[in-house]
Order: sequence, then structure tokens, then C-alpha cells
Amino acid sequence: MSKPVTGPFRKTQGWLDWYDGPSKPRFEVPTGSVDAHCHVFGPGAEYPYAPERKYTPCDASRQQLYALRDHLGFARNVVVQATCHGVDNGAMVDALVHSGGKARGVATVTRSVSEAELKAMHEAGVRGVRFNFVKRLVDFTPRGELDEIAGRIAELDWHVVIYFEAADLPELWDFFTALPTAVVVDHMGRPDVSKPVDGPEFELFVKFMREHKNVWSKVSCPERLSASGPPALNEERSAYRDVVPFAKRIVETFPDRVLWGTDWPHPNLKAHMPDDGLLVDFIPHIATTRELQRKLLVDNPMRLYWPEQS
Ligand code: 0GY
Repeated sequence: MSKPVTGPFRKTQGWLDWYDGPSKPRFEVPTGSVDAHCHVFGPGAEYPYAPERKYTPCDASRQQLYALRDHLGFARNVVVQATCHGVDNGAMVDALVHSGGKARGVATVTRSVSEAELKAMHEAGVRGVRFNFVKRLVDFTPRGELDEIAGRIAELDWHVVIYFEAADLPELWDFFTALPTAVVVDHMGRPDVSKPVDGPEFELFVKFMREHKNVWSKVSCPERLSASGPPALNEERSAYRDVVPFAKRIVETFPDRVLWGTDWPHPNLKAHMPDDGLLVDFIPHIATTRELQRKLLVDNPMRLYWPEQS
């Protein structure tokens, strides 16, 4: 992979660039594996960052993303619209149309999106919209507007990806459970992993998935959730041990409704930037059998994003 560069924009102070020169994972992912959560940033010179953004990243192009995919042994990507691009899905759609059919996408839209725009995105490979409730990333959108969007994209057989913090689940429960589509939760709803895995906060998340069969979860981002590490750096193949019980529980309880992604280029990390090769080596700690690994990395993402091929 070529080194991180920045275009005409000045990065947020303290920004950590993605890891250049990731190691080769020791864990060999199953043939046909999907990195089901990753982003592209710009390049800013071609796809300017949105005026309303809450951070300015270093560029992370589709070419660099696809070089990482090949290096890690993955076959496909799901490219999720990053908040630094607001509702201009241009960079993400450009990545899909230049993927040779190996990438699908998740967009961000407002109620003003036209039917023609939705249809064009569908043709490019978009299969979902993301509703973000993390306050440091986005401004508030009224629930009525989100309901309206969900109703419209349901007709395209798309799903809704939701990103929120664990403490906000009780307040968001009624809204989430009324969504008419499949619902995919980013990063297990961001549990506080310093709390017990069988404590009330994580039990509520398990109940959310248990009682609503349309709810899926990404078991990604241990580097974001971990409180005690160790980080995926310096050949550490047993990283983020405090996250393992949470992700393993979700994988084993809901083996047919879990997804995994690198989250490359890892926006907004503060302490360290993980070596993506070592992040892949986290997978066998949470999906401990070949069957669970195949469901997590191949069968489930194919069913959701490439149903016509699965
Ligand atoms: C993630 C997490 C984050 C950022 C975004 O779109 C985004 O800006 O998703 C975050 O800062 O926690 O999943 O990439």
C-alpha cells in the first residue's frame, strides 16, 4: 500500500493516519470473505469533505482500500459512507463502481433524496442507509425523517445500519424495534467492556437481538472498544482481550446474524492505530470454529449484500 497523504484539507489536530505496511495475518480467512465495514475518505482533492463534518481525516482512497483487501486475503468489501462526507455519497459510490462487482455500499441520505438518486445508488451497489446517533459525529435528525427514509428504502429491499452508544439503547429502543427492514448494528452497540459481559447493559443488547430476528450485529472495532488492550501492534496476535467475551458471546448466540469488518481507515482513534493484519488475527478468538468463521465472514455478508449470489 502507498503511504497516507492528505489533499488540500488540513487534518484534525492529533489525527492518526491508517497503518502503513500492515502485517500478513497468520489467520487465513475463508475463501470469499467479506470485509463488511470499511470506509473511503476522499481523496479530498477529488471528493471534498463535507462542510458540516466533525473531523477532517487523512485521505484513504478506494485503490488503497482494495490493496488492503487483497493483502489481508479478503474477496469483497462493504463500504460504509463516512460522516466526514455528509450526505454526498460520491466517493463511496465511486469506490463501488470501480470494484468490479466486489464491493457493495451503505449510504447516508436525507428525506430530499429522489427516487432516481436511490435507483442510481442501487445500480451502483448500495444496499443500505446508515442512521447515526453518535453525537460527536453528526447533528440530530428528527425521527420522523428517519422513519420516512426507512419506509422508502424498504421498498428497494435495503436495510438500515444503526450506530449508537450502549447507554442510549433504552431511549432508542422503540424507534429501532419499529424499523421495517433488516437492522444492522455497528460494533455491538459500543458496549462499555469494563462492565460485565452478563451485566444489565450488555444483556439489554442481547435481548434486542434475541427478541428481534431482523437485527444483526457487526462484531467489529475491538480497537475502539478496548479499555485495556493490548493493542494490535508489534506482532501482538492476542489483542484487545477485554473485548473478546462480548464479541464471542454475540457470535455464538447469533451465528447467522453477525458480520465483521476492519473499519479501515479507522476514523477518530486517539491512542493508537492498529496493524490491520493483526486485527484479522483477532477473528479466531471470537469465532472459534471453521463453521462460525465461515458464517461470519462469508455466508452472512453474502446473504445480506449479494443475495443473488449466495
Ligand atoms: C466507524 C466509527 C466512527 C466513525 C464513523 O462515519 C464515521 O465517521 O463511522 C467513530 O468515530 O466511532 O465505524 O467508522
